[in-house]
Amino acid sequence: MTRFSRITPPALLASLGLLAASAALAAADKPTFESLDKNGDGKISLSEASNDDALFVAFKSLDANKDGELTRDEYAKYK
Ligand SMILES: [Ca+2]
Ligand SMILES: [Ca+2]
Repeated sequence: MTRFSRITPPALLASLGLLAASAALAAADKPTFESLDKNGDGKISLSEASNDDALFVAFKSLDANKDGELTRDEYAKYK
């Protein structure tokens, strides 16, 4: 029993670490179209995309028709 109680704290810490890692992964999921379209016009403008660093970087390649905004279809190609 003494041995078991000595082992428990690190094991507990390890599970906490795993929890933290999965929480970080969940946070990395792509944001919904709605959460990015702040003004609700059905398109994501470059300034709306700038709320998400990775999307901002990918913006130009996602904007297939080069109108400076992402439609729902264009955003669907993201990741
Ligand atoms: Ca918008
Ligand atoms: Ca576009």
